[in-house]
Amino acid sequence: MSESTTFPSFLDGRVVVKMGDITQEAVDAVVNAANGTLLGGGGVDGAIHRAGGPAILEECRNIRATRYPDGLPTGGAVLTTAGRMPARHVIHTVGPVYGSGGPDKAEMLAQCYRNSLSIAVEAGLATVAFPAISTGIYGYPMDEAAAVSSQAIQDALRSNPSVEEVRLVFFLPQDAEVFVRHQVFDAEDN
Ligand code: AR6
Repeated sequence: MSESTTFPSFLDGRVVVKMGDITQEAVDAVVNAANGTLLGGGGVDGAIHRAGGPAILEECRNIRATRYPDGLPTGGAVLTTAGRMPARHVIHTVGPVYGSGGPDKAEMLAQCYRNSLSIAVEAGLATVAFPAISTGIYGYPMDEAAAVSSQAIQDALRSNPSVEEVRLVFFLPQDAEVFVRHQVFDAEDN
């Protein structure tokens, strides 16, 4: 499959699937697959801090010092600047670690999507790009994550009409394909 392959959209065009590097997306907010320290890491987190520059880390340190001295809990989400990236903001969320997660790991992953979109709504943001949270270093299988994330996004979009577009950005074409095969968006809205 080539870079130019187009993937289907869902929920009347409000959910768009694409391949790419999330740090390049010009949206109101890109979501970061962070860890509870909020102080950076590998994967998407490393890429976002590299692309956005030190302003993001500075704001994360401030959030840790004031609101989350023990770290951001799994499923939680917070908003910062996007620094030098084309996006306006970053929403940092912490996904579950698949291997060490209990039976509630799907609920934790769903919370990442719901809470990130709640933060967007509170901040008046209309376009949000997500990576596939937890499916890299945290080991959540893409097929399972596809079902959980699509259901959570659908629930959030139905109760939040102000969100115009959720862009799902996949680094690898095979990940986008697996997502499309396993998503559970209601077909009548496509
Ligand atoms: N754009 C879009 N997707 C990407 C990019 C990118 N630039 N880079 C990777 N992916 P991961 P996690 C995909 O590991 O599993 C960090 O160290 C990747 O292929 O970034 O939630 C944090 O600090 C995968 O499908 O996040 C945490 O400690 C997906 O993004 C931990 O990793 C998520 O992979 C979080 O692990």
